[in-house]
This record gives sequence, C-alpha cells and structure tokens, in this order.
Amino acid sequence: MLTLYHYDRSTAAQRVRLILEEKNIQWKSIIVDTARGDVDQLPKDYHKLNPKGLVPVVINEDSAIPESLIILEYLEDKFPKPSFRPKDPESIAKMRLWLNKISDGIHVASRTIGVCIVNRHIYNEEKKSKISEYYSKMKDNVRKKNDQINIEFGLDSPLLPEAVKAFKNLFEEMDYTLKNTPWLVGDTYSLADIALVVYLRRMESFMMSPLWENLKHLNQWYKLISSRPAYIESVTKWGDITEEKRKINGLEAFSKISKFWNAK
Ligand SMILES: N[C@@H](CCC(=O)N[C@@H](CS)C(=O)NCC(=O)O)C(=O)O
Repeated sequence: MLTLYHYDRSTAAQRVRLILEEKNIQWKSIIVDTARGDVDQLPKDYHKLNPKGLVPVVINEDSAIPESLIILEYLEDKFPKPSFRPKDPESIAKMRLWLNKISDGIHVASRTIGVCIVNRHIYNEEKKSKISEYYSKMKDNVRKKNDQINIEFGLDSPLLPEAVKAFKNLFEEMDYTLKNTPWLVGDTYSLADIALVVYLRRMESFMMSPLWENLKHLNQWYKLISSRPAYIESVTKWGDITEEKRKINGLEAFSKISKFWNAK
C-alpha cells in the first residue's frame, strides 16, 4: 500500500491527500510534524526520502517521491483514472503554468506570511536551544534565511508586503480566469485546482477572507471544491492543531496585512 508522510495543516500535504481521496487510492499515514521545531519527530534517515526534510513524501513500490507537485503528476501517471489532467497539450501547458506559480513564489510567500503572523510566536514560546537546533538542521538555505528575517521583524518584515501582494495578484488572476470557465483550466477539474485550493484555506485560517470578498468567481470556486466529499475527507477532517493561534494572531495582523493588500 502507498505510504504518505505528512501532517494535518501542511498545505503541500493537503493537496496530496486531496488527490489521493479524489482518486480513491488507499494509503497508509505516517505523521511527521516538525513545524513547531520538533526535529526529533523526523524518522531516522528521513533525509534519504526527502533531502529537504520536509513533508509530503510518498512511498510507492519502493520509490520515495518528495515534492507535492511532482507527487501530483506521479499519482496522475500511476493511477490515471479518474483523470485530473486535461487531454490537449495546450490545456496541459496551461495547467502546468498554474502549478508553476506555486514553485515560482507562492509557496515561499505562504511561508513568509505564516512565519510573520504565527510561527514566530510559536518559536518564541519554545526553548531557544530547540529552535536553534531546528534551524541548524534546516537544509533549505533560502527558507532558513527568510525565516530568520521574518522571525526577527514579524509584521515589519521587509519580505511581507511582497508576499501579501503575490497572493493578491494570484487570487485576482484566478478570479479573472474563473469568470469564464468553471475550473482554472476550462471544463476540467485538474491538478491546478487541487494544488491551489489549499492556499485559500491557509489565508482564510488567518481570518483574511474579507480581503478577497469581492472576488466572487474565486469564492464560488472555493465553495465548490471545499464542499466536495474528497476535500472534506482529506482536508477539513484532518483539521489544524494551530487553528486557534492562526485566528487570534491573524486578527491582530489584519489591519497591517490589509494595508499591504491594498497598496498601489
Ligand atoms: N516544495 C515542497 C514544500 C514542502 C513544504 O514546505 N513542507 C512543509 C509543510 S507545507 C513542511 O514540511 N514543514 C515542516 C517544517 O516547517 O518544519 C512541496 O511542495 O512538497
């Protein structure tokens, strides 16, 4: 049986659980949650499965596959029915352009927003030695450097305005596209929808949804996906153990974030 290393609120893991559920693939769950600094949660030799030491990782037929977007394409190839990839090459290219936005800045922007609003408070409540061990073991140097800036400056981080703007631009582009088609790529509910929906939930968890309440096509699309049985099973039901913190810290941050969102 396929095995997934993951944890409840990881956006990268949520999209993998969502496609597993949509495809009705049976899987075994192994929780690896280092997000609050608990590097001792990493199984021995985990870096052989994912050199970055992050989730998700899928193990299938003795192969370890990290990186959520690669996993989505892998699962689509390996278990083609039902399919979540359009058929014609032009639409496939469009789908991949949406996916590309995630690796091209959106995931990093999501991390920046998360660290500035919530994680820095979590880390500050932990023992200093635990957090310095966490960072000494972090393999991704860009992530490490960004986190250091975001922890130090919080809502005044020089990285935050751009991260917020990246989301504004993304959500507006999605809304614009969804004006004419039910899904991001025409009539096909595709990997693009599955991969991106998790960020709506993430931003919503910080109580930020008033910022995009005018984007009605985007909101309709989100409602449509989040009411799917597969989404409820794979995302809603897994929940988020930091939910309360996200709400409280998100509300505190709202006026600042909304200034960045609305800046010209
Ligand atoms: N590009 C990677 C990003 C993976 C990633 O950022 N994983 C996060 C959760 S969304 C993680 O493992 N966090 C653990 C930590 O921060 O210690 C992917 O798409 O799989």
